Amino acid sequence: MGSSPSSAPVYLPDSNQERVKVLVAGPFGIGKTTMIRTLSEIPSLHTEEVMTDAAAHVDELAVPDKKTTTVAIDFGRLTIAQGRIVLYLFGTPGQRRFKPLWSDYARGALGALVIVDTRRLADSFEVIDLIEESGLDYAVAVNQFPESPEYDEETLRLKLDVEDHTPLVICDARDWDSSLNALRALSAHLVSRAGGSL
Ligand SMILES: Nc1nc2c(ncn2[C@@H]2O[C@H](COP(=O)(O)OP(=O)(O)O)[C@@H](O)[C@H]2O)c(=O)[nH]1
Ligand SMILES: [Mg+2]
Repeated sequence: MGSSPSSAPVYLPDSNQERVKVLVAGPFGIGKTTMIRTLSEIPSLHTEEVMTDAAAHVDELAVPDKKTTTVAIDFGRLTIAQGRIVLYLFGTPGQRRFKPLWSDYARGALGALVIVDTRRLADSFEVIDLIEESGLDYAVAVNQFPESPEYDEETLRLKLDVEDHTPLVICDARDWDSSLNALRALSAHLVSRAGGSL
């Protein structure tokens, strides 16, 4: 906190800002669009399309009332660390058919937040593999749906086969504080991997 009496946020000059591309990744219906909508300080961009009957056979409906699917990407922006870090959030689909696009998604990205649902952890395995293959550091956010079973951290790590240093947080993608906490866990991880601290 500075000594300024003003409560308005004070941003450092642009040259002191670190701009970071981050992926918000996960399978269909996991909460990517919701999280980016929740967090973005600018109107977020989404390329959702109404699902057709044809897609219904491809994208299984774990969320029965979901009528749209992300066909390409979501985009949002979030400034953290007292204005020092600007995160550019790219919601990236985890469906198998998007695999050819992964090198483009990953280009220039520093890390990824992988969203998982304990009802269908295996649905996130492929996206975790893609992220590991891309050489990106990541954190895992468990998006807590009401019907999702709750596991302790050790069990979750075993089931997901993620290493001890990979942050694992519980979140609600509809909730700003909770989503921010997940992004902070990722950011702190990325900064510490780069040898710094937030
Ligand atoms: N209960 C609950 N519902 C959520 C949560 N996050 C997303 N949803 C709902 O789950 C559905 C799928 O979310 P969406 O963000 O579109 O998934 P995407 O395909 O990964 O972009 C939407 O109807 C959301 O309102 C959450 O944390 N809790
Ligand atoms: Mg979406």
